[in-house]
Amino acid sequence: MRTNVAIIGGGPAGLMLSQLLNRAGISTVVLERRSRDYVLSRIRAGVLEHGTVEMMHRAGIADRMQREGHPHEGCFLSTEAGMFRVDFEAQCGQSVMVYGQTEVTQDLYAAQDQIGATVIHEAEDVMPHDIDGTPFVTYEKNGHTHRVDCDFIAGCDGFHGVSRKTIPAEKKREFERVYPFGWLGVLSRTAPAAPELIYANHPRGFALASMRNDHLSRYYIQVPSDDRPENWSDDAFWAELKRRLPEDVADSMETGPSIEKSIAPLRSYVCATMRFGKLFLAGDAAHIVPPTGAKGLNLAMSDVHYLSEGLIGHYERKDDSGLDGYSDRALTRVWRAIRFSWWMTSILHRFPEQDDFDQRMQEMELENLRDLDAARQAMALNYVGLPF
Ligand code: RFL
Ligand code: PHB
Repeated sequence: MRTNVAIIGGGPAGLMLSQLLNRAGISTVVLERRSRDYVLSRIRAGVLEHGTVEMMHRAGIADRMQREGHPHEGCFLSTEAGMFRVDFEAQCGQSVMVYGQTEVTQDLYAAQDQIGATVIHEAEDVMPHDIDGTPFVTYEKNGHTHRVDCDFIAGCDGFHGVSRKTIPAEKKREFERVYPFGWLGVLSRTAPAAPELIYANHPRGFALASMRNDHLSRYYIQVPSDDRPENWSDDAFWAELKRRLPEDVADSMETGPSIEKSIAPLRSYVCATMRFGKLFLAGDAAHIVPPTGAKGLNLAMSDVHYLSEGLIGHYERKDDSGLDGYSDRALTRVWRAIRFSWWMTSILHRFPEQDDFDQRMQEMELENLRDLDAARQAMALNYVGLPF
C-alpha cells in the first residue's frame, strides 16, 4: 500500500487528523491495534473546549454535537468553606461543550466511513521504519505482514504506543510527574447531581460530579494509586462520593447501578520533541495531563490542528514551514495546559505528605478564586481553552 500519511492509532487524534487531511485531498491510512467496538467502549473525556468545538465544525462532524451536546457556561468549586461558581461566559465570553469522547469518536468513524477513508482495525505489531529517511510502516493482520509506504508518519497511538519509542533517546527530552493517587470513575444511568460540573476539595480527597447528558452521569473520587475497582462496591462508591460533595447535593442526588467503573492513574508527561524526521507525534503519544483540567482530548485536538495545517501547507503550497515549526508550536500550548492541569490538581487533591502549611496554601488558592475576579478570569480562560 502507498499513502501520503500513515497514521498510527485510531483514537480521537488519529481519526481527526485523517478526517481533516482527507477533506483536503491528502490520502491517509489509519492503523489501529484494537477493534472499533473496543475503541468506542473506552469511557474517557467529557468536556470539549471552545476550539475543539470549532474544529468539529471544520471537520464536518458537528451536527450531532450541536443537537445532543450541552454547552456549559461555568462550573462549581466546592470547598469546606462552601461552594462557589466560576462563570466562564462572564469572565471570558466563552463556554465549553459537554459531549463525550465516545460520541466524538463515533462521529469521526461515521464521517470516515462516509468519505471512504482507510481505517484498519486489529492491526498488530505496527512498526514505523526509516523515520529519518524514506518512511514506511509494517503491521500484521490475519497472519500476514503488510507494508504501507508513505511520505510522513503521524504517531497518534496514545501514551503506551510504539511511535514515541522509535525516536532515539538522545533526540528527545522527557519530563514527568507521577501523582500518588488515581481517579476511580463511575458511569451511571442517573440524572446528573447538578446542572454544571462540581469539582470538590474535601478532607477525604477530591471528588468530581460530571455528566454526559440528562440521563447519564459521570463521577470520580480520588483513591490511592494502588487501589482497585474491585475494592469498591457501588454502594461503597456512592457513600464515599456523597461524603465529599456538598450536603444538599448529596442528599438530593440520584444513585443507581454503575455501567462502568475504572481507575485512571494521574500523571503529567511531556516528550520534547514532538517531531523526528518524518515522524510527528500528536495527542497522548506526546504528552499526558492529569484529567483535573479536562485538557487531554483538547490538547490532542490542538496538536492535530497544527499538524494538519503543516501537512496541508506541504502538499498544497510546497511550504514546509508549518511542519518545521510543528513541534515548537504544539509544545508552547502543551506546556500551558500542563501547567493548568498541574495547578488544578494541586489545589483540589489531598496529597499524602500534605502538612498544615500546604493545607493553608490550598485554602488560599481556593479563597482567591472565590474572592478575586482576576483569579477566576485566569481559570476561566484556561478552562475554556487558550486560542490555537
Ligand atoms: P488515545 O485515545 O489513547 O488513542 C490512541 C489510539 O492508539 C491505539 N494504539 C495503537 N494502535 C496501533 N498500534 C499501536 N502500537 C498502538 N498503541 C495504541 C489505541 O488503541 C488507541 O485507540 O489517544 P489520543 O487519540 O491522543 O486521545 C487522547 C485522549 O484520549 C485523552 O487525552 C483524554 O481521554 C484525556 N481525558 C480527558 N481529556 C479532555 O480533554 N477532557 C476530559 O474531560 C478528559 N477526561 C480523560 C478524562 C482521560 C481519562 N482517562 C481514562 C485517562 C477522564 C479520564 C478518566
Ligand atoms: C468527565 O466528564 O469525564 C470529566 C470532566 C471533567 C474533567 C475530567 C473528566 O476535568
